[in-house]
Amino acid sequence: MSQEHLSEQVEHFFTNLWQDYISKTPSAPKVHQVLGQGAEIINDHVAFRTFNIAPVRLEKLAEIFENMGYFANGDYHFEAKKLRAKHYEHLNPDYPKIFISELLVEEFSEQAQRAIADMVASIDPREVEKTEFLYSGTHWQVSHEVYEMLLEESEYAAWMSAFGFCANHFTVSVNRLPGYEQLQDVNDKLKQEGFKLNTSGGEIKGSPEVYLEQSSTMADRIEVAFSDETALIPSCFYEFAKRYELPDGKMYTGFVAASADKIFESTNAKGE
Ligand code: OOG
Ligand code: NI
Repeated sequence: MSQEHLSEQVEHFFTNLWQDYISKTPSAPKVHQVLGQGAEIINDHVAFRTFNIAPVRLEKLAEIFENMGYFANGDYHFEAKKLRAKHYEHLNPDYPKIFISELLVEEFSEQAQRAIADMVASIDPREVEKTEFLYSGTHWQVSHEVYEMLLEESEYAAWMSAFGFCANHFTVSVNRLPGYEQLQDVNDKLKQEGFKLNTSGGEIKGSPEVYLEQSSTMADRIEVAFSDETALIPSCFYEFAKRYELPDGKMYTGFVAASADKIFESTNAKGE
């Protein structure tokens, strides 16, 4: 495929992904208005969630990005949350990095495992080959009761049951945001405009010493139609990242597990 054709495809993909994301994250376009003042926002990364079961394992979803020219460049483990993750980068600096995590399903109760296996069984494996799969949402419908059962064991599992495959968050690159030098200034502006930030582990996670500082809003809350009833639950959020140069002068492109661990909590219903 020619470079030109590929970049057209990639841009089309991110446009569709963004449209799907803002359909469940009404605060996201407002973030752009407040921080960008009409100018284009460059995103540092986009994050996805999945289960470690075929046909939707992390590495399988990653193939969609590999076909766009992305390559893997970091592995992360989250023992307490029973997750693992990898990040992918592209040589085109205008393309966001991709962070994909997956739930280690076998570490949960029989009951949760069964509910998750049922969900994954409703996916047509051919759909996973398509780029559109990454904004295809749920391929099942669970009851609010099942959502609550999963919530007891894993906020991540419950979130997946309600939202499925989509961008969990986009992330403003503060390095490339005109008018802002410090992440703290971004946070102050957002709070002044009424956005609620994730305070787990402090408003700013990380530091220049680990070459990455991150903050995020708490997820919006939207009405989700479960099979039995509708409920108002946390959907998706926006993240903000400032990167620092390594001693060799190259910009750090990785993630920081201790910080990521807290960013996951931006979709928590409690503990804001
Ligand atoms: C991912 C949380 C981690 C980061 O940038 O460290 C993360 C998630 O909530 O799915 O996005
Ligand atoms: Ni992130």
